[in-house]
Amino acid sequence: MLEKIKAISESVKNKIADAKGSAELNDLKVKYLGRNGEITALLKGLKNCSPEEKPSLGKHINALREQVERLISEREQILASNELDRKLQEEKIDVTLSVRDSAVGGLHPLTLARNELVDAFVGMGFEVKEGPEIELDFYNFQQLNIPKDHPSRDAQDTFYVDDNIVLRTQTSAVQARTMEKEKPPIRIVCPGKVYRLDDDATHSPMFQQIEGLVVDKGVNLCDLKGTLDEFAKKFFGEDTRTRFRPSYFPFTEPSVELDVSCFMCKGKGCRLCKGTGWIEVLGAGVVNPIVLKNCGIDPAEYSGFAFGIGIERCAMLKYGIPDMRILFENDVRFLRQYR
Ligand code: 2NL
Repeated sequence: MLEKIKAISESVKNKIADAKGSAELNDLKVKYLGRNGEITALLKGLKNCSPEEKPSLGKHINALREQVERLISEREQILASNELDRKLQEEKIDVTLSVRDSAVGGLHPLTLARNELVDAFVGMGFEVKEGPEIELDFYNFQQLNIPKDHPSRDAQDTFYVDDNIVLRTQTSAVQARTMEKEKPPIRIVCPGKVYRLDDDATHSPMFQQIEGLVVDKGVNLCDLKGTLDEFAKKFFGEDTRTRFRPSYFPFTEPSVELDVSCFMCKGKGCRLCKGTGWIEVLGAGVVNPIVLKNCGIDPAEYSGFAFGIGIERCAMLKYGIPDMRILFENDVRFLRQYR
């Protein structure tokens, strides 16, 4: 038995020192000290020894048990400390590194302008309505009193899908469809993409518009002026003044163009307003009774006003952008300025 004790005592040191983790160490604990462990077996075997040998063997076995317990607990501490070192090494953060610029996105200037334009009208009680970009000739042109031979329908201006289908050239079709479906009072703004065969520094084949329509009893040109004046103050600044100039559209009569006092020079005359003190921003008018009738609204009972605003033009004016194409290039150096 003494031999066995010695043999265990010798081999156990290396085995414990070689244990690579707490699981392996635990296995060794069970192997030696457990209920069916080797040292426990030795203790159990004592009862078969002679009474003379017992005390000395008992001492040796106890010494061995204490040795194993000590070695295991020492090894446990070493493993725990190694584990901590590894974690500290692995999860090290260098607080002296300079902060990296985080890539936070932002809204496109056109989206910012559209939101602001829409908000100005929503604040006056307008509802937002959207519709298809591929539209029937009927809604894009015919319902709006634009006859087949009208110059704006020229194949040079309009993208035709086929004889009866076009890429909408204005968002008015949304309003025409609304008038057909709903009874006045109607008070809507229709933002969205429109398409025309144009391409230069101030025109793009795709651009965005917001058109507005109000139809009710007794609506007139004064209501239009008041509404647009309120809009101009909200979008271009409280001290903005407005004026109407006569114009022509087939879908409104009378038709007007709205100028706003130059917000750069406050009307004194500068490069932006080309020395005139005024900037042209949109077209509008009293809805042509023919259009109301086409869309199933009795012009004897109801009247309305409508307007069309170019979103790109407003964004260019407000943010001082000289060339419309910059808005579509999506150069991040440009876009970042609006973040
Ligand atoms: C522009 C300005 C405008 C309208 C759009 C409109 C819509 C309906 C009825 C009457 Cl459903 N009018 N829209 C009115 C005036 C101007 O857009 O410069 N357009 C070429």
